[in-house]
Amino acid sequence: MILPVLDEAEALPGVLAAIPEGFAPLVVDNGSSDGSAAIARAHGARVVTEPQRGFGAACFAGLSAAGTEIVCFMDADGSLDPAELPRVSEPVQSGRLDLALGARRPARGAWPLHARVANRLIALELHRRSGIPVSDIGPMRAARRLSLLALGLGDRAFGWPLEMVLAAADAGWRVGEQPVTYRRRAGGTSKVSGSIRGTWRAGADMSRLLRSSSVRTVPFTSSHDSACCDRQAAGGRSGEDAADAAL
Ligand SMILES: Nc1nc2c(ncn2[C@@H]2O[C@H](COP(=O)(O)OP(=O)(O)OP(=O)(O)O)[C@@H](O)[C@H]2O)c(=O)[nH]1
Ligand SMILES: [Mg+2]
Repeated sequence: MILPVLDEAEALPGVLAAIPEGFAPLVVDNGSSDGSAAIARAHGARVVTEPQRGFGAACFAGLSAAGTEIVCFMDADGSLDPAELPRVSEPVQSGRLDLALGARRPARGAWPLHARVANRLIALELHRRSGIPVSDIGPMRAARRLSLLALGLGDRAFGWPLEMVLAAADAGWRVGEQPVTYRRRAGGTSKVSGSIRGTWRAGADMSRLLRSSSVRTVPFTSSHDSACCDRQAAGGRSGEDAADAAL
């Protein structure tokens, strides 16, 4: 359970207390100056430090340091509910999906309109190109660790979440999403979607990735239901094969 952290001292105690049984919290401290690392340790989390700033840098450090076969990611600002992790990660645990995403269903006022619109447009473009029926490029997700490493993701900033889905689509992974609740951050300062500047930077990182991406338009073929949709591109490598090839 990888939690990228930049100054989340206010939210961390509640987030860590809510982590369900069977999910070991791994906090990646990304240069916090508010004592987040000490708070995380005091609440039972393993902490690794990533000096390079950036959401992707923090997530990649967690992915490298994790010792589990399956990894989950989640923001540490209290906007997501760790109790939903078992449901989101279950399709990966059971082998039905290679990448499972939580699609945010925001509470009133939790997600500013400009961020929502930008995210929705990117998800629509991804759907158009890859056939993957995602409605959100959300931060709660689960996949096999070695398979993710084998994707060779290069973005270390705000493009990381989108690059993961693009690379997964390209590799023929089965990708699906399930709704998750999304609340206002539990404390601390908003760094991305709370400001036009942060959203602009995230949008710029993601647009650059979409422009340079090689993901082809692939018709969506597999059956899916409202709880969980998946896709397997014909001829694509499975996550396990990809991992074997690279490691
Ligand atoms: N923005 C940012 N977040 C980081 C970084 N390193 C780790 N994080 C963590 O990544 C998670 C997502 O960042 P948030 O600031 O919540 O981004 P957001 O949810 O898009 O926007 P807000 O909640 O409105 O700030 C949080 O747990 C951050 O603490 C970094 O370098 N930049
Ligand atoms: Mg947040």
